[in-house]
Amino acid sequence: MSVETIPLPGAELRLHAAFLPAESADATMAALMHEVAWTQRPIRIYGREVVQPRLLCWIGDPEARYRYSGGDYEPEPWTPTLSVLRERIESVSGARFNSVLCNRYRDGNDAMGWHSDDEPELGARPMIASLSLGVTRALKFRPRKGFEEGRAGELPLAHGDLLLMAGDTQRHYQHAMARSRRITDERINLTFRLIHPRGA
Ligand SMILES: O=C(O)CCC(=O)C(=O)O
Ligand SMILES: [Mn+2]
Repeated sequence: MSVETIPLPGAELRLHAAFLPAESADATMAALMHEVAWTQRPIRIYGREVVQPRLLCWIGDPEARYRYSGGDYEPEPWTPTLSVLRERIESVSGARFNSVLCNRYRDGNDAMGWHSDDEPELGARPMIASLSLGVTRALKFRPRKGFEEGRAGELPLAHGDLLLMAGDTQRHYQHAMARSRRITDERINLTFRLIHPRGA
């Protein structure tokens, strides 16, 4: 495993390449395929109901309730594989997590649009730990409006890579997983988060 700081001004990005070595990444991906209750959720975009272009599952401790794309979600319970990953990722990142958003991109038609992980429940400078499994796809970054020092970038995330996003990354940047016709294989991404319960 190698640890590398990604130089994007005003962001704090640390990549643990091959955090899971290939064999363990293979086993983890296979386990998650059947442990996780993958669903495709309806969302409202400009008043129109559509399904999200990927499968997902929200998992966490009972207090980790989350508003996302207009819905209010109760987390599903931790699975054995996700519990072990949470412990390992807490120990390398030095952060604590009470939830994980699991996204499954069946092929290059599945994607995620531009956004920042800046929901109030995450706090001002959240640490988000993102583990990628399966086919390599690039996570794109672009500066948010008003952040003149920023610049666009992209980071290929391979099988077993762990990306830590911290500091002002969410305040200064948006990120996205673009569609790509060439990609025919599956990818899973897990973003571990600490949700501060509302009213606390
Ligand atoms: O698939 C990815 O690498 C990004 C996922 C993401 O941005 C999210 O879950 O908020
Ligand atoms: Mn995100």
